[in-house]
Amino acid sequence: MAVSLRRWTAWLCSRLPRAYGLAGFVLCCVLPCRCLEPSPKQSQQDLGSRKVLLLGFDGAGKSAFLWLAEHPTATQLPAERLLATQGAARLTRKVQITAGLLELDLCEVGGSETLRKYWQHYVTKDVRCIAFFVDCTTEDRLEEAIDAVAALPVRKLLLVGTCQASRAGAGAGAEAPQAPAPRLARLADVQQRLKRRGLEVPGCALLRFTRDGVDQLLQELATVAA
Ligand SMILES: Nc1nc2c(ncn2[C@@H]2O[C@H](COP(=O)(O)OP(=O)(O)OP(=O)(O)O)[C@@H](O)[C@H]2O)c(=O)[nH]1
Ligand SMILES: [Mg+2]
Repeated sequence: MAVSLRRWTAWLCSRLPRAYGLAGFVLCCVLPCRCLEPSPKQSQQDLGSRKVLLLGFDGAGKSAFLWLAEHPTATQLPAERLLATQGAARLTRKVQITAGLLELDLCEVGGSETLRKYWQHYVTKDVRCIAFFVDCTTEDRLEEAIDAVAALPVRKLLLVGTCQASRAGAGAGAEAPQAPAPRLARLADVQQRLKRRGLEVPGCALLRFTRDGVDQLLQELATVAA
């Protein structure tokens, strides 16, 4: 119906002299069609909720990520240090992806030595995605962290590289003074080491503690968990 109406308008306008034809076609067909047709925006379909588990050693930046996810108007982390997570922390966030609106049920489990033994109890069947946070600025405890996650009944995870170097100096949330290349190289190395342990690591990302950095990771988690 709409197509034949458009054809008919085009035919009618083609009979108008000179530029009137073109102007008529734009006014009577192109503009109304643009207004009436649904815009090719992302779907608003409710995709439900997906559980995402955030694991990693203490100080890796899990709570820092959750804090920025919880405060969508904040552009950087608060100046004071966040408290170490005692037990687990949860946050739900709706994320728009191409397929629709997905609710992420984010659960962080503290990474201190005493809490790591409880990680396994959080790896349940309904967890759709596990994000493993590692500090990419130092080799310190990296092998130990890899051992801890490799011991879990987990076969697939998303690797998130954070940077603690920015804590010193300009204040929380400031960009690390260090170039990203060495951090990327370390992240790629951790990815290889996890793969050698039989883990699938389909994605890895360097997380910047900025609005964009955190929104980007939320998008990535939603895409993997969807
Ligand atoms: N990783 C990281 N932390 C930063 C940065 N800038 C500031 N911080 C501060 O460093 C701390 C990071 O630690 P958390 O996010 O609490 O670490 P966590 O992984 O939740 O640690 P646990 O809860 O003990 O398992 C926070 O207090 C941040 O505010 C940064 O660029 N990277
Ligand atoms: Mg924490």
